[in-house]
Amino acid sequence: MPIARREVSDVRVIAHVDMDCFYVQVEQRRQPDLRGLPTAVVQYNAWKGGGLIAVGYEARRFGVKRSMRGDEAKKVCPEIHLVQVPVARGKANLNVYRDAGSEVVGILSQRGRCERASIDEVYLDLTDAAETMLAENPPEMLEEINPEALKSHVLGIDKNEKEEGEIARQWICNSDADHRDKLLVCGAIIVGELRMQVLQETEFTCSAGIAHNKMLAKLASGMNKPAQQTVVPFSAVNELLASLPIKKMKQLGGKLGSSLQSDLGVNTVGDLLQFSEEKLQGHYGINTGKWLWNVARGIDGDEVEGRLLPKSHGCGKTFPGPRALKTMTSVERWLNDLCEELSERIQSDMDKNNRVAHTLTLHARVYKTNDSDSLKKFPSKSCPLRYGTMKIQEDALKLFNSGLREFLGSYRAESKGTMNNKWGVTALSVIASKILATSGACSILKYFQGVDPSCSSEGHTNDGIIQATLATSHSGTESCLGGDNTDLPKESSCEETNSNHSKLNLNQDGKRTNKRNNEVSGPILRYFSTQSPSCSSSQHVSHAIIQDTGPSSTPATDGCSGYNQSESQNGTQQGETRLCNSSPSLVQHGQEKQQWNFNVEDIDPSVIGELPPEIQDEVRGWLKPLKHAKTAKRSSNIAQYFLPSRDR
Ligand code: DCP
Repeated sequence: MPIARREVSDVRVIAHVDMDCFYVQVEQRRQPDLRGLPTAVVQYNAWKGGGLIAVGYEARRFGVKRSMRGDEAKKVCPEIHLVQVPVARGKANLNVYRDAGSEVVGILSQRGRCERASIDEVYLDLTDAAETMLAENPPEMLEEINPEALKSHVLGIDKNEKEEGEIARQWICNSDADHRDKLLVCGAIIVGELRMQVLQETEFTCSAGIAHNKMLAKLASGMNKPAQQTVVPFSAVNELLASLPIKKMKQLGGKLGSSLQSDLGVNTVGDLLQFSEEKLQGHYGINTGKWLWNVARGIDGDEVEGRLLPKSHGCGKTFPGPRALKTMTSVERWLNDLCEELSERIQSDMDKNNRVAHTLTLHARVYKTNDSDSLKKFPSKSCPLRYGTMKIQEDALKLFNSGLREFLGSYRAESKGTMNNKWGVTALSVIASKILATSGACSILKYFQGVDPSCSSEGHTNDGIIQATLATSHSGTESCLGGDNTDLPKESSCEETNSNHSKLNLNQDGKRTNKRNNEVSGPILRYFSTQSPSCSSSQHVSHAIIQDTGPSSTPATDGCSGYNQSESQNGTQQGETRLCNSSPSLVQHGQEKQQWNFNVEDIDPSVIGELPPEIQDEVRGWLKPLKHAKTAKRSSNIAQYFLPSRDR
């Protein structure tokens, strides 16, 4: 249910920027020959030509729609180019689109607080930038006005048979306008500039809505597409909402909107105006009633959250109809693939953004055959997230088994590969959430993310051992998974198995622990041996060895937790402790043998320059070359860009 937020009293300038036919634009940038041609992006599943998930504007002119399959699209537009979504691990791989979205966010965030709302949508709070412009360069004094701002669609302005451009010019240059409208004018100019910059630097066009709040800005951004912007002055709000179908309003497309239609006879947002706040609250509760009352008046106190990065990472896959998974082997196989992708993504997030995900959640859609209780849903399950592909895979499988047990009640599993006739899985997804920034670094270990015990924002230090920005206690996992597993397939054994990353392994007794025997020689050893950072004084680091990690010879004792159960809540270390493998980790075995493990890939290249010169080259040699973002320059008018010519 929507919740009414505190009203924001100050006048704000909010923009909602939405990329045009986003996946198509990304594909057209990858294959410039497709520019100007009718193009659509289809799901990798080739049944009937695949389902269309993005349709270019040239193809829309032929009547091609997103609801169509490729074969149908070809019927209405024989010359359409269908591009398949990239595939990895047997499912769509959206990384190329996510990365393209990030490029855009990087540009848009330069002018104000920026909230990444989806893969191709952003909210901007441009209030400060607009106030500054109004104070320093008021629009009516500008000699030249941004051409994109001049093409703005301004709602509620009497057109009087004038050209749209002329209307916008008059609106922009109106020195008698009130403060609110003048701020919106500045917002429109800033957004015009930003859209041009996005086009020049990324080759993508976008559309935007500019208003005093998020709700109105979002409504406006879709009104004139592609490559245009729409402004909602305060005076235009009532007229805009009066005829707006209730289901078109964000959060009213579902049950609440249907209830308003059937119970109160509300068909447009304007129809809501006839109901008092009390009446709406009587029907829908205090908060939702208040929210509806506000919506009817175009009031929305929702703030733009300063968030450039996604709140969570998720990987999912559906298995409709005959493709439903009916063996534990197939469930495990798909979970492994999904978890592998999730692991890569959270690892990359940690590497790039110093953020750590803390919660792993498994959702599944499962049906029971011969089920009278068909409404019962498979319960979603969560547990603390442990880094490392195998750990995530292992935990996700436990979560699935736990959910399945609960879902099926008294259930005895068939042996792993056996086709069961009791259940089928039609969707699986794994989500990493509660993503928090790690703290800064403050010792030699700062060169290797998150390793310094005394620097960890969340870790409990104990004898210099980091607890967990990365690892989580097993007790949490157990409580989430619940029960014993005797009636389910045995979980895979819990080895402290690492990924294939190379590790720098500092070993107290100096013995080589690597498989490939890639001993690091040279000054790096001396460097590390003389640095006993803010770790415990009990750690005497004397040698460094590059280790190509494989399964450890000393598996964790239970459940593969970050810590074994002998570790107390206050962090007292009594036995063997392991941290997750894909992060810099410390392995302490008893009190005799201590090892510091670092993933070479966790080394932040930007800190190499801070290392002593004699070891810089050596460390550089371990790292992969950095990728450089593509910044193609193109200067053009946004509207021209959409003309059908292919020669630009
Ligand atoms: N998308 C998807 N599956 C859907 C809807 C969208 O995979 N059912 C993807 C493809 C789209 C992208 O998300 O390119 C953004 O979705 P939008 O709804 O914003 O639509 P487009 O950007 O494609 O077109 P428009 O210009 O109408 O916004």
